[in-house]
Amino acid sequence: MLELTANQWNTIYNVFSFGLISMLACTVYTLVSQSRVLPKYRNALVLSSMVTFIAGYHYWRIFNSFSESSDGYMVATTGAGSFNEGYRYVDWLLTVPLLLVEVVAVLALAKAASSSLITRLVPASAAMIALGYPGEISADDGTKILWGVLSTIPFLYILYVLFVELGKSLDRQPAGVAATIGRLRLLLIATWGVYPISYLFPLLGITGTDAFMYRQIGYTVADVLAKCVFGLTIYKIAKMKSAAEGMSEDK
Ligand code: RET
Repeated sequence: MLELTANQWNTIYNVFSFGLISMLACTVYTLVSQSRVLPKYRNALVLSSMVTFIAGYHYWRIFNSFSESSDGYMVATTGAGSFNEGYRYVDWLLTVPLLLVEVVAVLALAKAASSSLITRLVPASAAMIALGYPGEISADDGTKILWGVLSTIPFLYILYVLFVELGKSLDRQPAGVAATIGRLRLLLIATWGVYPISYLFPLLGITGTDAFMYRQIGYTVADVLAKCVFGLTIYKIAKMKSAAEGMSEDK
């Protein structure tokens, strides 16, 4: 049981509401913007809509789970009917591989180069999330460290592929696009870094109700940046590339 203050409880409630509507609004925006980019970039936008739609569903479940596990400002964190953090991992298991496919899709590389990147990034990202979960739900420090380290291996591999391998294709992108892709990677590393840091909180002795609130705020803000702002940046890249390839602005 966590005995939150009224302010803590209301803050978490509002943060979940913010996460939910951000995901839904972003889904609508990327869906209706399809025709504003060339057909070869539309798959990247469809992937972004899927990511935010899946996340919207999970925020809705997380939001309900928070309300249902609360008795006044007391939140049940163990036992039947307790607050379910598992939704976040189910969400990431689906959305993180999709986000990486989205990055590759917007580059519109030759087929062989795309599939080589995807066959390395997708399994690595699924492994990263699956390996993190046993540590997340364990109360034992040793177990948390073990799974945390195992999960960090595919995490580092993904960063290597994105920064070293994918960097090679940037030279072939039109002017301006390479800079935006550079910013996209910075956004990615800044937001993805929040997740392992939040995972470390309990290991650093940061526990209790404030830690619970900051974790929920941290994960939600990171999710909005990593999915919505990221998706909008993908859209911007798709539009710039479409314009560079002759699509006129009013089409
Ligand atoms: C875990 C476990 C501890 C070690 C590492 C982790 C990394 C998690 C990441 C999650 C990214 C999620 C995104 C979600 C939404 O779009 C699993 C916390 C390295 C990087 C981008």
